Amino acid sequence: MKTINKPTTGHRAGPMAALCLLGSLAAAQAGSVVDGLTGTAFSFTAKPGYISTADGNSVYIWGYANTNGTAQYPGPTLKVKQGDTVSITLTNELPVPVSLYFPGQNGAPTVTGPSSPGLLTAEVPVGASGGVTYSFQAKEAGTYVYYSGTQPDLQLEMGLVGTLVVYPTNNSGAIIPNQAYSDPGTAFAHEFLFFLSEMDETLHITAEQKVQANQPVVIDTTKRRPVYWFINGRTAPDTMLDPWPQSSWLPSQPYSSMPVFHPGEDVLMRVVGGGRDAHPFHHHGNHARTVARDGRLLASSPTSGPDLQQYHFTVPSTPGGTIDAIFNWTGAGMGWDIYGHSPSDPLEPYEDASSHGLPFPVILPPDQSLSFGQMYGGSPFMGSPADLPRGQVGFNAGNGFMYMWHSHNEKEIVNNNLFPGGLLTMALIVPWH
Ligand SMILES: [Cu+2]
Repeated sequence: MKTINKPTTGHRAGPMAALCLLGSLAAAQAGSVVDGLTGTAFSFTAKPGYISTADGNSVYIWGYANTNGTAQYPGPTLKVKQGDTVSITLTNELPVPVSLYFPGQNGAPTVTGPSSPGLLTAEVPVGASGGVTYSFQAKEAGTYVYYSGTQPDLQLEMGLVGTLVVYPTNNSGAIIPNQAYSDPGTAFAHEFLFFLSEMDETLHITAEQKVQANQPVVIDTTKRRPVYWFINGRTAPDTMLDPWPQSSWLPSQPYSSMPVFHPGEDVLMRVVGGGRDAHPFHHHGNHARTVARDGRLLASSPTSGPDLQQYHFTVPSTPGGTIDAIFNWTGAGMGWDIYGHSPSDPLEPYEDASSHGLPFPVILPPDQSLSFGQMYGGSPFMGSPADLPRGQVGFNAGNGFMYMWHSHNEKEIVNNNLFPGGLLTMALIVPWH
């Protein structure tokens, strides 16, 4: 058993750093990828580590390490092609057996290496020399979870869980670009991952104490009481920071979760239930069109397209389940022109013509009567800067509109009882010009 030192937390960035990041993102192009690993053969090491929470704490975890050798939370996002045979070799540095389990992948994986039988899948024993390789064919496009099939009530809690994304391919085996499934009704301009989860810190402290004392890690998880809630393994406002390695102090939490896009763009939300609790994920701004659940298109027949799709006010994420939903925002329905146009001005791209030139519904009070925030551009209109009070610095360089996307279990938008935090991020809609 390797020992590792608990990191100090003095080097972590606070909310100001997050706000600075917003400024740089707002100035940049809208863009988006799901961060992760591509290819067909991967190697993971299950090992202990620590994650940072935005209240200044660090929490002992067990994670799957790949990219930088650090146990990470969630595990590496695997991005593969439909039809590929995918293999993951898992090495175990933990004092408990571990495994990899791939629900939704049409049958048990082929397993090679020094494995022992387990309840859900073959396991890598403690102290095994060499890794165990799990292979399966990714037959169907979609969003999936993977996790340790070994005592999952404890091992998911500890961090041994991640996302598998299978991209659709055409008849010649090439990825169909910018579609979640082979059906064009799932086309998108940007895609973002929202891996939703929670942790009870006391279970992690108990696990660490038992490991350090060389005791069997037998822990009762039935009285679990989470105090941290995460998107992509981070608590707000860290959710809005750059991915690792730009956010160099977050090697164990490499994934960002801040959607940035333009008005009118179709935004694919890949929402993954990565914990043991349900998380209603509320995306302010508009309803989203749910096109798939658990990696299956909402289709009444194989050729019907997503004819059973539904519009959701809040994405109802469940443990182990995934939902693919498409969000689009143009300002339609606001009842006023978000750009502050005169009726004779030309339309912006994707502008809602029925709101064009309609006045802002209230008369703005004088500057002295307004409270300004760092994200306010000095104007209520998209893309329009205006004067800020003396000494006030603007961080929203593109003067975009921001919407909070968060858990609608409002108790989950805290960091160990400190509000705001937890399962929360901001969506930033930046103007085309
Ligand atoms: Cu809200």
